[in-house]
Amino acid sequence: MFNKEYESMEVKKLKELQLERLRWSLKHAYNNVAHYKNAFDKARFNPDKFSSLDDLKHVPFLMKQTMRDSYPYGLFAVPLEKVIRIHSSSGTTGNATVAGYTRNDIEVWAELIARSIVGAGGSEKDIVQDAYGYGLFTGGLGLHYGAEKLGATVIPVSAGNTERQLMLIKDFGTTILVCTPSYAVNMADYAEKKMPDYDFKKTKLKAGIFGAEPWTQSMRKEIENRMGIDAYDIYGLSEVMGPGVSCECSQKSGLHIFEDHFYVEVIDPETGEVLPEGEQGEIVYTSLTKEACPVIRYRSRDITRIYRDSCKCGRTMIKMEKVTGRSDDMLIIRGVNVFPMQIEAVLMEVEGTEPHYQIIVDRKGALDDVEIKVEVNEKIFTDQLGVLKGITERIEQRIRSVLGISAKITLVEPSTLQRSEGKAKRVIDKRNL
Ligand code: DLL
Repeated sequence: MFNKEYESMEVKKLKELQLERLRWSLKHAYNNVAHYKNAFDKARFNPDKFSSLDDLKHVPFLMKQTMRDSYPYGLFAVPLEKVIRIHSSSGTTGNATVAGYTRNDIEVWAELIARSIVGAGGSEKDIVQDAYGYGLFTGGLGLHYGAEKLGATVIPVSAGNTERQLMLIKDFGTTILVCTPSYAVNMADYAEKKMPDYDFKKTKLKAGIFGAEPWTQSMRKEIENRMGIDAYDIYGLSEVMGPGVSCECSQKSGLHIFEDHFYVEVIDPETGEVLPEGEQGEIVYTSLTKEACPVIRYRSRDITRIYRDSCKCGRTMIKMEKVTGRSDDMLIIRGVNVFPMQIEAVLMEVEGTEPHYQIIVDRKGALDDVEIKVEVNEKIFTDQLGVLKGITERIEQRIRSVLGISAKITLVEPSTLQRSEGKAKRVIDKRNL
């Protein structure tokens, strides 16, 4: 562990620490941000009287829309001269959300990333190739500062230029690769197709810390087998901090949330009611130590479950299950709720398909129509038509039985769907709902 005292703190003590920090965070937000003052007053919530973690359920949620409406600095709780860094989420619709960090916020963030890298088996001896995008996106710089804090050697290559990435892994002796899981697959494909002599197993690469988008267990297996590494999941969101809100440990069975800095609840996304531990719902974050941009009950839209087990790694911090989707990317197809991840899971079961796919949803007349374009590997594609037809039918049948929807499956040639260097765009929804 990077910080054993906190990471393996007795749960009772951890809760006391959370309560103490939460009191500070609520007052800090109330006293310094107009939005929180108004929202708390309206809900008749007095942060001075806050006395138990359970009371938090009376505090109003912070919605992404409020963050957008506060663009750019409306939710900052410190004067700008105290802010030493700004990041921003891409904001595909409407205004982007903006996050500021004080020197202390950056320190905490770096520590949580250092904890994450250690969780994935890393140490100061490692060479970390940081292929997350550098810039306003939190991935590149987030991982960078954490790896430096740990004392590892950082290669700040950023995303893109796949051939150079592969060359650096080989020549610089990279031991840990950090990037999105879809970019890792993209790298493995590139090596296989364009650099036939390239052998990951002859490099020093031993681990990958992948996140910023949902990915399945089967995708983990595929990356691990093709690159000969252990692949760990890292999770985070710019509104709350960036990567390092939670990360997997050696057990690869859920991501430990760094609870000494974040208080989490899981709610029913429909009613907003707090669900008991272990139930699936939307995860909600409250920051406990953030100075520049405190978040109080931020509705992430990420769907998961939280649970406390006695993890073999010795960490006591609560775990979250791999995020399976978002309450807002859920597709409703002819009345059936479908997460893109469920479609991916079906595709990955079928031999010969590649983890590159695109889901196109359209409306024909009054009915939703789904087409899934799936790449198949070279060998299958050059096989007889009968084999392709068999695969198409198998996928159609599995989608129907597992998800309860019918979809048109189009198998496409290898390397024809657009590749991503960052987060993959898997869904094209043309319905204008
Ligand atoms: O993606 C931060 C990050 C960078 C995390 C690098 C991990 C590694 P945003 O761009 O604000 O921040 O996007 C946050 O991405 O609410 C989730 O829906 C999704 N997400 C992030 N990590 C994971 C993950 C970064 N490991 C949004 N699994 C979040 C599933 C993830 N979804």
